[in-house]
Amino acid sequence: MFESLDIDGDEKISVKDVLNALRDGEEKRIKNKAIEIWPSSKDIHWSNYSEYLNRSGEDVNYDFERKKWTFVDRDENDFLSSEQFTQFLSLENSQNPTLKSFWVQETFASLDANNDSSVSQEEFLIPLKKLVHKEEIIDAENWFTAQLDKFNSIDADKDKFLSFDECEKWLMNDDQSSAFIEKIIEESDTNKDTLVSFDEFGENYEPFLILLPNSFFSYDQNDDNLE
Ligand SMILES: [Ca+2]
Ligand SMILES: [Ca+2]
Ligand SMILES: [Ca+2]
Ligand SMILES: [Ca+2]
Repeated sequence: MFESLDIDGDEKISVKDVLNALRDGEEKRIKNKAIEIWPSSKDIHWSNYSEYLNRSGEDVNYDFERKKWTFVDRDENDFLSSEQFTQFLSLENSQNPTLKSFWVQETFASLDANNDSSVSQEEFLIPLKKLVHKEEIIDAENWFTAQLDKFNSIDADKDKFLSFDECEKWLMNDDQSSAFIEKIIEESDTNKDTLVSFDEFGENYEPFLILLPNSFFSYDQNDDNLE
C-alpha cells in the first residue's frame, strides 16, 4: 500500500503523490472497466450496457445510469463511441462543466433517497455500505468512522444534513481534495516535514483509509500489505 501511494518512488508520500495515485488508479480502473464491459472497438448500445449490468449483478441505480447515458449520447441514437463510453464511466472526473454539473445534480438526487432535498448521515452511508460489501475493505470499522468524519466536514452549517449547496461544494471543488489530502498526511506526519515516510506510515496508516477504495486499492491487491 505504501508503494502504491509513493508514485515518484522517493520513499516519502507527498500530497502530489496521493493525488497522482488517485488519478492513476481511477484512470486504470475506468479503462479496465470499459474493456471488461465492452471489449469490442464498435460503438456500444444501451442494451449492451444494460445486459452487462444484469449479468454482473451490480447494484446500481438504473434510472441514474439511463439518465447519464442519454446525457452523454449527444446524437441520441443510444450508441456511445468508446470515447463517450469512457466519459460516461468517469463523469465525476469530467473537466467539462456541463457534464460535471449534471453529475453533481444527479449524484445529489441519488444520495437523497427520500427526496427531501437533503442528505442524512444514513443516506450518505447507503452507497458506501454497498461498496464495503463489494470491495472487502480491510478495516471496515475505521473506514466508516473516517467516512462519517468526511460527512461532518462537508456539513458546513453542522445541522447533520447535507444540503445541495454543501454537496455541490464538496463534489465540485478540486482544491478541497488537496486540502483534504494535506490533512490526512498531517495526521501521520510525526516529524512535520509534510511528507509521510515508510515508518510514519507503518505507525499510523489509518488516516489513509478514508481514501475511497475503488480508486485506492486498485487492481493489484496482492502487494497491498499494510505492514
Ligand atoms: Ca514520494
Ligand atoms: Ca434525504
Ligand atoms: Ca448541513
Ligand atoms: Ca514526515
